Amino acid sequence: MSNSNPVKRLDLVVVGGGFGGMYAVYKFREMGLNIQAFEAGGGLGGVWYWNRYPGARVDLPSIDYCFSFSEEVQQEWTWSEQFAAQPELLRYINFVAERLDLNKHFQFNTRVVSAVWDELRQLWVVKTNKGETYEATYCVMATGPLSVPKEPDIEGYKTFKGETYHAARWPHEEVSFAGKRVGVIGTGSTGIQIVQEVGPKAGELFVFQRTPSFTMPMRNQKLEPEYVAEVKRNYAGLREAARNSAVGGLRPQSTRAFFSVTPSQRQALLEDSWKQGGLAMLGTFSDLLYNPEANEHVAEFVRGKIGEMVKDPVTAEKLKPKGYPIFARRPCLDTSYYETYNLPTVHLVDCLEEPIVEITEKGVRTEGREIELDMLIFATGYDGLTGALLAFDVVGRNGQKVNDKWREGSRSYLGLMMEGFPNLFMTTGPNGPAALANIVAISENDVNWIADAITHMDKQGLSAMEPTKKAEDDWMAIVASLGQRSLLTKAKTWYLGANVKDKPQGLTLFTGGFHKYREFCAAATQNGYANFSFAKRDKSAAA
Ligand code: NA7
Repeated sequence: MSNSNPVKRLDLVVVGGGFGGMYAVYKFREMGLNIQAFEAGGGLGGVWYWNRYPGARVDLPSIDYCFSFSEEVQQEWTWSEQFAAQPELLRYINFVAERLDLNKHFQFNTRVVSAVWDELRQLWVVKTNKGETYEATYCVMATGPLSVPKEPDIEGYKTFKGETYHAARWPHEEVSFAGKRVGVIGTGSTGIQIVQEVGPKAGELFVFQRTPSFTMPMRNQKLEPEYVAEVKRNYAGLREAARNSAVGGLRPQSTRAFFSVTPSQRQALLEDSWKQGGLAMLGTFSDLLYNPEANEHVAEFVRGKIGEMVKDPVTAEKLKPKGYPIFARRPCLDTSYYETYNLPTVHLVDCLEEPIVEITEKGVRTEGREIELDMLIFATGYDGLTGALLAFDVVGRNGQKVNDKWREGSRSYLGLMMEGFPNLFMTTGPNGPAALANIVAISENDVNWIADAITHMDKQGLSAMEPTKKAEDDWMAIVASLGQRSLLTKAKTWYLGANVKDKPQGLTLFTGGFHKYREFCAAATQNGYANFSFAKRDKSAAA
């Protein structure tokens, strides 16, 4: 230890300043813990801090996608749109931070480079890229499921001499597209949002599509004051309903199986859900993620809609997703994606027929031609779910690294804690419902669970807790057996780690729904923490 950088002793360290980190800081401060939080970005918001690309917008209703823990905050804040755009989301995040005085607990522009468990002293030693060392009894990893942009795995991607942007690291300054030849690589949720926004503005737009996504009309609306007032009057009940739903939000869920109604009724229901927009279609039938035949009928319905919207039949055909179930990749919501291809200046480059060979100084070379560009936008996705925690050294008992523990895929108990990593907690961890439900609702559930665990330890005079190996094995068996029933395994997605070279493949998300996940979390507390082992403060005994 040097005098210039003395080790700072804390109760708890929080890593990450997204929704999970913000609530963690609030909750643990209110519990009277001595805390310090770190965030790599220059401000709060996580994904909404970084992802400033044109058209960035949440695909869950704004009234759901926000904190429920503070009655004051939810009454004082007013959403303007059903699906808020990134600038409004960031304004909300900063409003919450100011209202609850959260910023002062965060050290921004700071990365944690290592967190190492000291078994003898029963604490985490946390080092930052600023050369500081902190020691804390508890470490909360609120590092987020989508915080590490995927490096484009394309030959020569750094050689392009024009303007280059990654959607997940968009500059704070305005970017002009006027009169420019712009290329977008990637057609997931991000690429789709960019294409519909940039298409009408660019001189020419070239969309490099490898796997087409299914996207449905968002049908976004301004929120009328009467509606907002009604929501605010009933927020308590609405939040309760959201917490008891599979997605952690107010999306209607049906118990109706697809083939339980006649073909004409099905058609009418699908048409109706298309008109409603958002994810109404997924909630119209109960078995779309389980019954391949039902799923294919719905996929064909959406392909038909693509054929109606895109004027050029060749382009329409290329935009129709085939070979994987609808909803197995994240379903996208758009405002004018398909119609954008009707503009004479927008060109679809089908990378299945015409693969990208390399990026050159001038643009993109496919098999067959070089497309010269002024600007290249990468919407190539993330090293999702596990990327953030694997990006630095997290070392538990007996020198075990998370990197080793997760060599064959992520594993944990409830996505909250790992055997071998005492007092290390995760929010929206990779074996919970992370990508499949409202991330704000999951964050609140997880932080509350962690707070209960810390309170329990404090009351019992315990210094360390971790799940037993059996608890972790049993949880992963539940996750695996539920996952096998789901069609989510039938598409190559970031859910499965399929988008990152050499990453272990497999569905490790909990697919049983947010409401069921909450039940498992509650049970883990209510059975007296029987699935955990504890160390006492004097380390003389384990409970
Ligand atoms: P996604 O959904 O992972 O999409 C990434 C896209 O980038 C996808 O279309 C990929 O095609 C494409 N991609 C990646 N690498 C390449 C290369 N080398 N060549 C061509 N195309 C490539 O990320 P998003 O950011 O859109 O969305 C992430 C989540 O954010 C989303 O699920 C929502 O939860 C919000 P591929 O599919 O690999 O053929």
